[in-house]
Amino acid sequence: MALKPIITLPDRRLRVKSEPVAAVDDGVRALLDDMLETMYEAPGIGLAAIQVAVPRRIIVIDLARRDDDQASGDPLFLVNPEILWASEETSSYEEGCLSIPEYREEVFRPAKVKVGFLDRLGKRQEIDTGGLLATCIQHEIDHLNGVLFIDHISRLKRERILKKFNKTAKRVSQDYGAATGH
Ligand code: GNR
Ligand code: NI
Repeated sequence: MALKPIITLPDRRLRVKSEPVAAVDDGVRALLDDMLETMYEAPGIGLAAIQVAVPRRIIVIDLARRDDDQASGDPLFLVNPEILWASEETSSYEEGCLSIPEYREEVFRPAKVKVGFLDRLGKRQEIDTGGLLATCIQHEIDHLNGVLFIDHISRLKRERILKKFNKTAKRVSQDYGAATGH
């Protein structure tokens, strides 16, 4: 197992659409294990492969660290997940993202979803869920489509956040230039 660096804004790879996995093989299982370890270390409750720069439709989730009745200590591995049904009813949650450190905003999403996916053995599974798990699954599937939680908030708030990350990136690269003469 290995920790992998998590990419953050303004990294453009966060905007790519990830490709489906052809088969859940040992390579995919090794990636799932690395992602889980990386997520626990961060710490976070979910992670999409693109956050460790792998553009494949792969997600890990574990709400266990949360003080929540959905906490199981039993991680979920979702390959090629698809939302099969979403409720009309919405709910809101104050979301954060490991790729947008230090920002949290209230996001409204369908309150309940039915999701189809392949598990770590490549077997088709479905889950019907609500609460934080439904929110987290939708947040992660968004990542597979190049969508971030800030795309669901007001333009004013989104642009404020994007500006902050663009500025920080510019400053880091200027400091690097000054230090190296480039
Ligand atoms: O750790 C995370 N917490 C979180 C809180 C509310 C809604 C979604 C999330 S997922 C996030 C980890 C992450 O960035 N996953 O992509
Ligand atoms: Ni995220």
